[in-house]
Amino acid sequence: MKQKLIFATGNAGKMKEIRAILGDLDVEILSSREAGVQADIVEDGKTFLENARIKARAIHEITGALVLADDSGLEVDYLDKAPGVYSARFMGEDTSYEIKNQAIIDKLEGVEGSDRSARFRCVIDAVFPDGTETAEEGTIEGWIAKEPSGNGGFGYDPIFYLPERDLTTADLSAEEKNAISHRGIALRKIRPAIEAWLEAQK
Ligand code: ITT
Repeated sequence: MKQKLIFATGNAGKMKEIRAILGDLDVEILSSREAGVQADIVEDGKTFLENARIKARAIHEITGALVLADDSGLEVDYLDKAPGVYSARFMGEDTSYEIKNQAIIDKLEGVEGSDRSARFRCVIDAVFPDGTETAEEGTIEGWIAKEPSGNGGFGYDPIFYLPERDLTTADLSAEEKNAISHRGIALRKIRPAIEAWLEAQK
């Protein structure tokens, strides 16, 4: 029987990327919903790591399974690294990204070149069935675009500009984004720990 890996996320955009990046592992990857777990998790951590741990531990406590969680966000240097850990909640969870993205562009009115620097950060936390835990981080550097561009990815991708490529992460194909993204980097770093656990279950 295939082992199960539950990803403690309700974000469909993340889930799609996770499946593309870890999909070749010999494990069944389920979102919390697919695993039939419902939990009201309060993400009151001050860092990506704290929030990733809160989410992974909460679902692990309920299921006892191998659980991974992703906490991620956009840091804009000119805005003192906001929205950061509040990226999902910035201007309200239900506000569209069209509005959120335009608001960030407007806040950077008159700011030029490398002063528009920003990064996506992603921390992946894994809790194994025996309670042991490990976390990895990935980042990708870029600038805030002057206007949104692209239909790929999700969230802030249309305004995350890669100056060396003259496009946003929303202009990239899913494969291209996963190859360089904060999430791709963090997931590839944590992969050996999952592989080792799977091997030990045989
Ligand atoms: P879960 O907690 O259920 O996983 P969430 O969307 O609330 O889903 P976070 O609290 O980690 O997740 O917030 C991450 C936010 O950061 C996300 O909603 C996007 O706004 C932004 N973000 C993270 N990674 C991104 C990416 O690859 N592209 C664009 N925006 C991203």
